[in-house]
Amino acid sequence: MAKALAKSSFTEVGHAPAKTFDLFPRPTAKTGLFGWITTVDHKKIGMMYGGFAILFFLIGGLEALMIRTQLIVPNNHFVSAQLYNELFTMHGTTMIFLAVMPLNAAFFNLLIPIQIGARDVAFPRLNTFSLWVWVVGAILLNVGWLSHFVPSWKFGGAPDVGWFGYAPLTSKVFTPDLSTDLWVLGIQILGLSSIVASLNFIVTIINMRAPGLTMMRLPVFTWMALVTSFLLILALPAIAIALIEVMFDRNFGTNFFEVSGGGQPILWQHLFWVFGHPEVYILILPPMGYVSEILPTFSRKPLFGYPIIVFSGVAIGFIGFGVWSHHMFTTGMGTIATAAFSIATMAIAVPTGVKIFNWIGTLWGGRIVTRTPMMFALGFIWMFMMGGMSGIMHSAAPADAQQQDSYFVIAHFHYVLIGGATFALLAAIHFWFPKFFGRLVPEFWGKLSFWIIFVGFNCTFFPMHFLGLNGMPRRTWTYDSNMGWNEGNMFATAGAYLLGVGIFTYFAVLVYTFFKGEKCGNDPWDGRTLEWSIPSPPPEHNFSAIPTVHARDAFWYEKTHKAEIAQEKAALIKAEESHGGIHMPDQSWYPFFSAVGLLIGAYNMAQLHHPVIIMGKDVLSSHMPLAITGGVMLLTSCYLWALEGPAGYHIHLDANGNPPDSHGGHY
Ligand code: HEM
Ligand SMILES: [Cu+2]
Repeated sequence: MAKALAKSSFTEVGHAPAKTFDLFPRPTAKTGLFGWITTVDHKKIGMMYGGFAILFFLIGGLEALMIRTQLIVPNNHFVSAQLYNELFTMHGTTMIFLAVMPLNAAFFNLLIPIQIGARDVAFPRLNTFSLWVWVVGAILLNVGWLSHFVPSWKFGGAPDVGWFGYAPLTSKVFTPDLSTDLWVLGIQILGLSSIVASLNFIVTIINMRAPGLTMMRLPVFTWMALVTSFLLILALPAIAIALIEVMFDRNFGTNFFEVSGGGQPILWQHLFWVFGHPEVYILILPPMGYVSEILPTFSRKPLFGYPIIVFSGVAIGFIGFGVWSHHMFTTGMGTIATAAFSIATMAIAVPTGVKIFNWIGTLWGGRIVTRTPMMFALGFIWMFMMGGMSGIMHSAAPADAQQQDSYFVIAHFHYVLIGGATFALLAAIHFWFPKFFGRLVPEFWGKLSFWIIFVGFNCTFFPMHFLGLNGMPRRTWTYDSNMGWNEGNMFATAGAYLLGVGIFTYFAVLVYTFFKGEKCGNDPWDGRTLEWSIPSPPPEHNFSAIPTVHARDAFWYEKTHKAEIAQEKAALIKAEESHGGIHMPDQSWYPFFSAVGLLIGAYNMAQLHHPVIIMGKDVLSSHMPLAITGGVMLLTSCYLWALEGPAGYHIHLDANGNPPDSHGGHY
């Protein structure tokens, strides 16, 4: 302790000195487990979000295949009714919170700093914290599966209340098990991670843009990331409050949603969808950003109607907060409310339609190059449009009375979430893979995976429109053979397996490329934005000199003004060197330790109201001390984090802007 105190020192790099205190020596390992656990590098954090998200995407896909296998024939017993409830609950929850959202977060981390000309995000350690807190949420949501493999561990299975957990199903009367408490805590903690990350990106995008990068020169992807971050901050509090109320109803005898105590179950639906509908735009706006980057690059012309595309994204985000009750048309809200929400929902089709016409306008008259990312981007436009069309059908309340809770709805949101969000994400992974790994995905295999996915996807979900119109309800464990749904389900399940083969091929090709793919330079697609101006993979410090931006499509401008830019860069490198070199933030243990404390605290807190029998012994007594230990660890780590100085270190570049070798491409 004395020795550590002696080490406390004043900060450096010319800021006013501040008292700091380091309990642990600063981690400096760039590679290995400790290097990844303690990193504050946005690129590495993005990689980890991406890796975890792809893992959960595959798990969510497996859950979906089990659902489809159960439904392949009538009266099937492939899985039990209880397990079926767990499968669709976890499939939906996983695909939304643990696959699509973190994949978008991966691209936010990977791309925003290098699209705006920055070296990292505004709060690097907070960024690390948001990642590990996300991992804690993912663990709490999935730990329940263990009780299927170790029966003596009585977690009560995985959460089984559906992804939107309607009250009173979430009350102790209907789901007494721990699984629902873990669902409540898991979603709550994921919300914390998203709010922390969103604050970071808003400050980064507004404050850390390179000179000359005005808001109307910002790449559309970064714009959509900004709008999405605001949606997260504004929407998440609604579900956070609702989850606290469920937790209180389950553990402390309150009656927020308990009818017998004067509570209102419908309140949960309002609070959930005030979050839930903006949530669908939180899922789809970043993919709209990927497509807005990919289409002009492979049409060889600027994006058509840039300002309109940007403002229609803002408009979608805004109107998206005024339509939530279209999920509740059949709850008897009354004609006025129903009409108002119906009109608002139809109105949202306008800015969405504008985007689609602008994308078509970008293609129009372009010199189209159909590389794999472009195939997925074109698939996105078509499939998302189909999902949008069935969305318009839902917005007509009388029609929705037929479609609500049927397979028509399942078809609708898979066209927007797979045909839309996932297709665009698959395009984005192919588009930016060369930037982060310096290798090109082989075209033949890339396109083959696209076609298998495209055909498999439509074979799975198109028939569901008709199954739904023929009355097949969602969340149905099995069905009788005389319902007229046999062929449709058989076909849909065959399609789902084909889709599975396509997804497998897609990722197998990526793994092959990572190890054996053809090496490429920093700009394989003749890109438009700043990330293509730096080496592939990018060095730790991203830019040898913070660029000056002269136009929208900044890198296209640089490529047509080479001499001017080279001169400018040389002067900037010199100037930065004269200021002591490039200042980079230090790594830190505390974000990770805080998250570990949160996991121990939350997991044991959830069990305080559940006798937990392990190996025949009630181990409840051990949960209180553990819950307290976790809480103390979280608080202590946060304090030590606050006392840990900004410190940092410097990278020195030679006159050509090259760093000493140790800081080159570094994964
Ligand atoms: C990969 C292929 C996929 C297949 C084959 C698939 C299949 C299904 C099926 C059959 C259901 C209905 C279960 C039922 O109501 O009984 C379902 C529900 C759902 N799916 Fe998917 N899905 C896939 C991907 C996705 C993706 C990528 C997302 C989101 C990003 C997603 C989100 C959902 C949601 C939210 C539900 C509702 C769960 C609930 O009712 O609580 N799915 N899926
Ligand atoms: Cu909605």
